[in-house]
Amino acid sequence: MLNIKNLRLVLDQKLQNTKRVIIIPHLYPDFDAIGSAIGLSLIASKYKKESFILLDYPTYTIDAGVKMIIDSSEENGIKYLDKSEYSKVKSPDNVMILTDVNKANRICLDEKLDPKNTIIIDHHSEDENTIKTKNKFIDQSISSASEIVAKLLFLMKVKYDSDIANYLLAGIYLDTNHLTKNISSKTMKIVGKLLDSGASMSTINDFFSEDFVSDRKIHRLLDKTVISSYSIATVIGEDEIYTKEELAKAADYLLKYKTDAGFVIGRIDDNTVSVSARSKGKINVGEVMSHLNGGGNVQSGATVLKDTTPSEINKKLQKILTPKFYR
Ligand SMILES: [Mn+2]
Repeated sequence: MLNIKNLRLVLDQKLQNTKRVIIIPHLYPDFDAIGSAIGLSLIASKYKKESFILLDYPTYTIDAGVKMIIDSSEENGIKYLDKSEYSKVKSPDNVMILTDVNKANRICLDEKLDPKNTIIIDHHSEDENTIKTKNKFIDQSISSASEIVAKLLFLMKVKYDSDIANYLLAGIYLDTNHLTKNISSKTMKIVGKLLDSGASMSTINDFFSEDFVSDRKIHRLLDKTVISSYSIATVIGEDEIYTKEELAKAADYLLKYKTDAGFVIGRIDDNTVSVSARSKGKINVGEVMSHLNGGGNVQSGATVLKDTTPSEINKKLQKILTPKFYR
């Protein structure tokens, strides 16, 4: 495992010796995955290398705020590449950087990545699906991938404008539940630097402002909440298609009550079900999710499952939820 100084050295060495960088955020990218990916494109530009952020557009819906960032960063020269066009740039010499993800089943590429040319930057726990490479920086104590990348921008003296500062701050803001959890003084120092660079809390609030239709949808979903006698809240959404962000927001909401953990299960497209899980700390929801082909950490976890239904997944979840997950 690398520390941040070694990560910087690895990036320096790999980026000098390549022509092209492919940046891979996790599937269904959120503010943290996209913000950190944009920061990494900037690092590639400093080395005068072409870079692409790889997305798998047609198969899912992206949160409106995240889409806004993708569109406006694209206007400012950040390049995105749909998976269907990946074969055009594919080369064994490319450097592949995974951000906000470390597992093969959470990215949109099926090919086996060359460990030599693969770098992982993440803050999620590892499991048997974690891609094998020595070039790995994973620190679960850091709030977000955006915090790690912001730190790299400072260390590598990469110039960035207020838009980029806002994208990175949006990533931190999301993964800290609006600067209320997983916050350390180190995180706040980075937040301060981003604000000094022109990021503004009111812009971030605009990114996160609730869309009325989506907000109503989340509340309809929350109406289905069942809280068990052992303080676990479960929501099964059978009727509508949700974005992963909507499921995550509903799961965050469940922690407002006298609950230890919340699980929200819903469809993200016609044949894909996702679970978003949140915990106050007594239950390791990342570990629970790892039994459903997903992952995460103590406080937050998720999974995506094909060809199933929300109620089928709920049955499996209820069987998995045993006292052993209490810490
Ligand atoms: Mn993240």
